[in-house]
Amino acid sequence: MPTERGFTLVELVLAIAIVSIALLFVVMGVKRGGEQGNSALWQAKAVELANALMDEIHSKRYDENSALDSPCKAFAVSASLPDCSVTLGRDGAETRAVYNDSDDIHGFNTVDGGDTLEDLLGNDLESLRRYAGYGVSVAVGYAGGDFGRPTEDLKRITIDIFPPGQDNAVRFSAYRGNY
Ligand SMILES: [Ca+2]
Repeated sequence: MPTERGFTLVELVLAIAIVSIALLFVVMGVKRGGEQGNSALWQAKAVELANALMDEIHSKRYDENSALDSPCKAFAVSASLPDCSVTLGRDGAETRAVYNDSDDIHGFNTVDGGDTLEDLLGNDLESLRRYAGYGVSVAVGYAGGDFGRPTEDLKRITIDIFPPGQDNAVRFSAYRGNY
């Protein structure tokens, strides 16, 4: 007649310990996956914001003095074109809704510059919650020398996106040619 044998206390404790350790690894894996998912989300939003601003900037004429379909005259370049402006940033009382050249947005700063995070239509992006807590800073400077061109022939656009909860900004840069 077969004898029935139960688990000893030691066996039970060992089994519980093994299951607990296994569960701990499962929880750690889920947590790590969640953190990576969160990271992908703010990175995607940072790219969206930077792309939108880059598109906005590239849709403007190069310089305050140039026409929509022609360049301005950079120093050291002889041509019957209007001189390039040497002033970066908004001209006069221009507001973002009427920015007309690629450097008007120079100095735009929602972090500590008093600007608000809006789209081109003036909608407050932070109030939509999709970009709540995000900050943006934009700098535009002459950079023709980077490619051996007259200084005013190129502008370097630098956009810093500050995702909420992150220590460092995500930086995006691009050049805009004099055309
Ligand atoms: Ca302007």
